[in-house]
Amino acid sequence: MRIVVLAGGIGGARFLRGLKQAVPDADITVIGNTGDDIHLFGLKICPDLDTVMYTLGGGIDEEQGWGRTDETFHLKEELAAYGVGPEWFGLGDRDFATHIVRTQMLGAGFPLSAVTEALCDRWQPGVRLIPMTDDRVETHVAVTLPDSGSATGAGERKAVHFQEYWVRLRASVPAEAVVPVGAEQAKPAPGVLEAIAEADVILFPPSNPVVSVGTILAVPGIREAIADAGVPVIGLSPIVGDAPVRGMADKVLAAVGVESTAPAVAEHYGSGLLDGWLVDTVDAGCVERVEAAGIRCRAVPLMMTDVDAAARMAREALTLAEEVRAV
Ligand code: FO1
Repeated sequence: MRIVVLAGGIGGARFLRGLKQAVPDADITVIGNTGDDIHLFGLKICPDLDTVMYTLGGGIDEEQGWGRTDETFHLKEELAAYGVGPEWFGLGDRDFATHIVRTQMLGAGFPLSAVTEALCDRWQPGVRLIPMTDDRVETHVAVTLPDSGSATGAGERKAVHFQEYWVRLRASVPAEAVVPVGAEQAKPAPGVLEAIAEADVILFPPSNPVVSVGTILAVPGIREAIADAGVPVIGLSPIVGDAPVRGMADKVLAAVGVESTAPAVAEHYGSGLLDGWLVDTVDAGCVERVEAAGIRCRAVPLMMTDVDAAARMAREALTLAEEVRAV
């Protein structure tokens, strides 16, 4: 079975670990979000691609969900000693090697998709990981920072890089707009549209529907290819109850006018894209509302407490796909 998964960071990576366990013989292609990418210290850092690669390759810092296990931070400390910032983004020594190799290969003219394939040669994630595009896309967030200096006390409105919003600001101020800068001019990376066209099923894991899955869908051609693929498209809600399972999805959902509930996210994707939607058992009361939106819906446990739980979720998603296909 050929499965295509649109993945962001931690939630997507943990779901993929369960999917691999659930269907070990499946041919899985992951289309990775690159809107979180950031250039620091002259290096290109791809957090969501690295989180998938490290998680499936066995190198992830498990409780953080990002970065490498057994990390040290000598390089970070030395940079800080030189007053070279930013200090708020925690890059470890082992992780720096990935960014150096990536930047070196990009500098030699290799596209990001080829670089990602080369990095995965080492990590053997057991899936084909393709960035959504080889072109530069960076998510920026419009915020109003409480500017203590100004006479009127009015805040200063500015756009900050997604990582600054997420990591330095901890999403402590509302996101007024979320913009994947460069998305309109971006083209799907080689292999992305082919993988979608050849898929037997397409999955939206419990990744952030705005800054992860949403950013992938913002690359022209990808949303249309999925809508026209003619195979079941099944999503798993990243919101359980009225709160995101992890991260701060509710902050960016508000920016796009979507309430932070499981059915609202399904409606946001729309029945033109989604054929089925899994909500957690606590949201069983929402099944009817999702089905009224033309999307098949089931309530199953969605807390990825361990790989077995993620595998059960993956099996539920594939079962729903077969039900949808049978219609
Ligand atoms: N997240 C944090 O909350 N704090 C960090 O210092 C941090 C550093 C970091 C370094 C490399 C990397 O690949 C990811 C990192 N992340 C950090 C996570 C990152 O912000 C998120 O994984 C994604 O961008 C959102 O999915």
